[in-house]
Amino acid sequence: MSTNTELATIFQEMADILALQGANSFRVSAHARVARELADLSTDVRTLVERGEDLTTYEGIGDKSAKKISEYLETGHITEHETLKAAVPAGLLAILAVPGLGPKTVRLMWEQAGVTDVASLRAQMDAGVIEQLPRMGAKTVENIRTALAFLETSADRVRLGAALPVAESMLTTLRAVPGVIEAAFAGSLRRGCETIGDIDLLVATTDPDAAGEAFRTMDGVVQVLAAGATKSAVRLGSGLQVDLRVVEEASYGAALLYFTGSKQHNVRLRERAVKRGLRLNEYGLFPDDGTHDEAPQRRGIAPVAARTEEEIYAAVDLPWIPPELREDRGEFTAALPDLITCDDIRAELHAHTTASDGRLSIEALVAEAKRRGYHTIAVTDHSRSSVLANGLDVERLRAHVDAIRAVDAKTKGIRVLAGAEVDILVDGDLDYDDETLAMLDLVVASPHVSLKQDRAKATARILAAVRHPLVHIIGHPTGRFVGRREGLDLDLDVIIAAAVEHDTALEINANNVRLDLRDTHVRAAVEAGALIAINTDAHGAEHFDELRYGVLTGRRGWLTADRCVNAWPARRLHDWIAAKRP
Ligand code: DGT
Ligand code: CA
Ligand code: CA
Ligand code: ZN
Repeated sequence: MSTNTELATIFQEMADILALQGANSFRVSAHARVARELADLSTDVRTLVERGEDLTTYEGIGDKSAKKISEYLETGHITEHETLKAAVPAGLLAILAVPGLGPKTVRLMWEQAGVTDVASLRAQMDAGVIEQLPRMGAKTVENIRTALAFLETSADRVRLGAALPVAESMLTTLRAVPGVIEAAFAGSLRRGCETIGDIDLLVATTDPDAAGEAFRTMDGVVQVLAAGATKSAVRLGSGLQVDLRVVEEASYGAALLYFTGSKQHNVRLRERAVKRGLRLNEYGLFPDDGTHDEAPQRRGIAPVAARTEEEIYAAVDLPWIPPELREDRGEFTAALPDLITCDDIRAELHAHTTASDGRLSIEALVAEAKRRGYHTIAVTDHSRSSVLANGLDVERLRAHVDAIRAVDAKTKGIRVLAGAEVDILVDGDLDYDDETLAMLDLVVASPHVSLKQDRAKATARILAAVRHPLVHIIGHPTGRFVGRREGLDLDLDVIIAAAVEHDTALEINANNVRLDLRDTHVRAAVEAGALIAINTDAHGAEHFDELRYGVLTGRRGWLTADRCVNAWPARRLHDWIAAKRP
């Protein structure tokens, strides 16, 4: 963890504990605010302090917080944090992390039902105690049970966006180790899965000991789980496990193929090899001489192919299959699509500014989009019902649209669209009337609240927005959070069919916490001929970097550039947008 993340975690924990204690809400939000500020800082706080910068010039950081940050930098802890932690059962914080449970409820369960951790919460629910508490009831208890079950099934998996940067930085270190020829991540991470069980790294080297040693002593390693000649495993401070395989250059491709998986893909590939009188393992593709139990590489048999994945696929009459497709979902028989890449993306169509809950001005947002070589940026702040996100009422929206159009008029080289991210209300109505929507260049319609509707209601709700003639894109269509919140239970086939009919694009929200639509939904949409938008939903400049998670998800859904509106040339995109205007 970076210093900023460590400190943000501590400040958030202090905010949580204060809330549990029923402290003054001002004090609670002050701590939470510092946590957010620290998490968003692009420069390491330690560097800022070493440069002699005054932290109190940052919004939300006051004298007291700055002192606490200094204390942490000097001593590695914050006294107030230690005192607070000692005052409440540690297990309560885990309960606070359950979606739908706020500090007031948890405090109530603690004080009146003796709940101190997840186990005692379960016991008290079973005993019917929780249901009897003020403002609770059977329905609430049912929701808590669902949330707990969901958290458990995804408990030990890590989000793609949390794992990928870690793997990349470890590879940078490994590539600098003497003897290393090639290094890559494999496994579910290379396949671009939305969550990762563990990181699998692969190195081809002439000096296995040096690579293993460098790996096991790397920054962030807190435990060495295995330390063999060709195989090591470690645990990082974050809890994430990382496996390393060390191989010879000659068998690098076979090892990469094997450890990229998926298991199901590997099984099918081995069957294919067998049909051709060949035998595939992690050392290479060998002629199958059938009679021996001993593996071919141990008997000095020369492989047919082993150095690269391409050679191996070619030897079983296949083109190289992109890792994102290696799930045994038809990749062996279908014509492989020319998958979309990050470089194809030329427009961002869902981004926020300081007008609602973003951190960039219109100008700064436009500058960032331009810096990324985009031909179009849509400014889409929240609508009035998103009160917490400072959503705009019609009057503020009108002024905002004028401001956006003024920026567009004076900016060269990029088209700035005046849009909005309009709430899809619980019954499917939109948060602005048609006259207001018609004044906008682009409308992204998204669900934000009431995400526990039954399937019929949820589907009807989103369907209404898909069919609305003034809506271009359905933003994060289910509202799920990866591993944390299931989101709307939609009949996707119905939604997709309507999206095709009404020429409405369905979004892949690229933020790695959302990745909504998910890969399988994208695949269904692409197959049905629907349009897809890949947007980052940027609230700050660094969020543009999340694009790659959205593109990976798109690739897992067999998405091509032609089906993705953000990849279209300016003219085609603008014509599609204009066609939905009176
Ligand atoms: P994860 O870590 O749960 O997100 O998923 P993966 O796919 O990264 O799985 P992992 O880390 O257990 O193993 C990495 C790859 O190694 C896996 O995708 C395929 C290959 N592999 C591992 N164990 C086996 C096995 O028993 N048979 C076959 N055919 N392949 C295996
Ligand atoms: Ca793995
Ligand atoms: Ca593994
Ligand atoms: Zn949104």
